Amino acid sequence: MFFKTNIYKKIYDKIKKSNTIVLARHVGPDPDALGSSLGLKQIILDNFPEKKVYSIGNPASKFSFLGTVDKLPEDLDNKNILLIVTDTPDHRRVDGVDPRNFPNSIKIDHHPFVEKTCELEWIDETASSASQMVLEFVFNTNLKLTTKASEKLYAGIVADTERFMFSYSSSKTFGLISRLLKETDLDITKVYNDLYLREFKEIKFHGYMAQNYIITDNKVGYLIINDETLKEYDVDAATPGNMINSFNHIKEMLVWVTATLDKELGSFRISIRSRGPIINEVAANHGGGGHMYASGTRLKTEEEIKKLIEDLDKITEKYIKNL
Ligand SMILES: [Mn+2]
Repeated sequence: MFFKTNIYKKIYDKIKKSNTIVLARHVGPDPDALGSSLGLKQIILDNFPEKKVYSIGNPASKFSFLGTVDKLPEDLDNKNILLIVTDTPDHRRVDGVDPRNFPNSIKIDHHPFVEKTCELEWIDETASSASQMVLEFVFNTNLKLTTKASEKLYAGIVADTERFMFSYSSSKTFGLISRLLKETDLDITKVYNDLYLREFKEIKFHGYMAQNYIITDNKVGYLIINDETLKEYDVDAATPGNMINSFNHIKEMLVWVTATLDKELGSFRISIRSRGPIINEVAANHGGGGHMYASGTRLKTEEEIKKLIEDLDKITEKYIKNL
């Protein structure tokens, strides 16, 4: 896009001009949401120590090594602050604020476009992660990147690419990472230890999932997980969604789904992954969205889940026929 060469300067100018900056990202944060938000916060503070910067949204204890989140001060005047939303395409999914109430705002996102929510939007669907976009932004300005900031961005990129396995790990991704490694003292082993450290109970629960997947003739696997099972294994409602990527590369499944009852929300958290069929349109038809091969939604009843599985089954059947 023609304006793209200029987008870095536009974002930089807005940051430079603002004394108070609020960073927001999506609900149910993953390492990319946290890494892009907390990484950009770190970068702003490293370069402009006098600015007030808040990275808001509910924390995720599992990823607390990425940094702590801030509370939004109550006396803030929306007109005098800059809001930067990362990793979130629509206003509904932004955690803590409604970006439409902020006249001075920026969106940095790699999801397919859903709606315009910010004054200035930089959307790059080909980017592996929002963290990668923040890194690209920094390297196209004179902002300095500290090791502390690089850790957060690297974790976001590694998590969203599933350790550089997904196809959007492009030459650009590796180019940016190469420069990151050259210019900082990043200890990648430490990042992997932080990201992938887990408790035994998670592995036991992983075993439960493997034992209980139901697989259709068209290679769609699904698993509905109720509250009793979560309690039995002492894991939370986010756990199955966090584990879903590890069910990739299973011969019998092309598309796989977890539907986990979140009692607090009173609905099922649905995560969908694919190794071929494009699933985000189906997810959108069922009230959700996401990427071509990684999507999600929330559904109220098992009946609605069955309908989703049926639709996924149809597109997977078609996909197999056209192979
Ligand atoms: Mn992301």
